[in-house]
Amino acid sequence: MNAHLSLFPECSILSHGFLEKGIHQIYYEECGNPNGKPAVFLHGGPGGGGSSKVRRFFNPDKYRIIVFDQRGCGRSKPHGCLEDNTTWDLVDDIESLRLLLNIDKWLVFGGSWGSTLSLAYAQKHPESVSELVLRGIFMLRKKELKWFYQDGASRVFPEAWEKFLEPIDVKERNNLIDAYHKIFTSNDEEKKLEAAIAWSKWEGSTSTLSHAPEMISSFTEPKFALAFALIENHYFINNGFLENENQLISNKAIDKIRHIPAKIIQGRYDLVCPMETAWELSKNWAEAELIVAPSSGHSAFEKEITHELIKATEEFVKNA
Ligand code: STX
Repeated sequence: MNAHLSLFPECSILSHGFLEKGIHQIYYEECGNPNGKPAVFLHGGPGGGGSSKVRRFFNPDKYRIIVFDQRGCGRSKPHGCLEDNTTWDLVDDIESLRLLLNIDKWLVFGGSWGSTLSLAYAQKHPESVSELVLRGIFMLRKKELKWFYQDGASRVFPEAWEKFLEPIDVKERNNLIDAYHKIFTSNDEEKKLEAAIAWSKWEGSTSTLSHAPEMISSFTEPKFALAFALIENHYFINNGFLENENQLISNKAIDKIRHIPAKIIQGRYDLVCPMETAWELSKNWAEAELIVAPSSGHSAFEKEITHELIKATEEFVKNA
């Protein structure tokens, strides 16, 4: 492929606000064409937050683009708050936001943890979803967490892995998610921040196929790292608040959303969310189109992945 589709130009915010839910204030913003096809962007992590770049996966002349920061991260408040912060709270927030904005159905776009949340939302509220664009599939199963946080990706990035191990005592290294959890729930704020930066840096170092210093520096920015690490760890300790490992991926789960046009975009060399998961999902979901980016890693900003994501949003808006 030599001519990749690239991000749409910067576009400004039409409106923004906060959704008030108990102790949480959830930041959202709208961009693009107010009369366009509605689409919601679900960011990753959990805890990653939105950015001004993510709206650029959608043609601003044709889409009404909604981006929001999930509970506790980005511009949402209180920052880093783990109370009342579960998958099902987030699913409710998405549905509340749809109603608040007077939207009948919207395209749901999510990568990584955003793909997990997209499936959870679509399976709970299938009538609210017009299409699904999913990338870098993550189902939060034990084997996926083990691969990324214990033994797997460690072998491909040994130098970054050494840094991830650094904050943890040698005798605690047999369960790193638990060991990090102990630090994150302690009162040692200095140690907590140091560990959050190490946790976050590991993901920033492994999300792209080739070294991306600007990606690593954005992941290690202290405010970002603290929310990202605490929220991710909280969700992983709790197995994503799912009833069982296959809750989102089983045939029975997919039966609820089979009728929704869907594309699954996956980097072949995604080391954060290896392709096995996308493959297993597509096995249970023959109606969804699986698109493999042959020379890409995890990030939505890998050239081929961006190309496929934009191709998908363009195709879904063609007849709108
Ligand atoms: N977490 C994968 C994930 O959802 C295990 C993810 N990885 N990076 C991100 O999200 C951001 C780009 C949103 C920070």
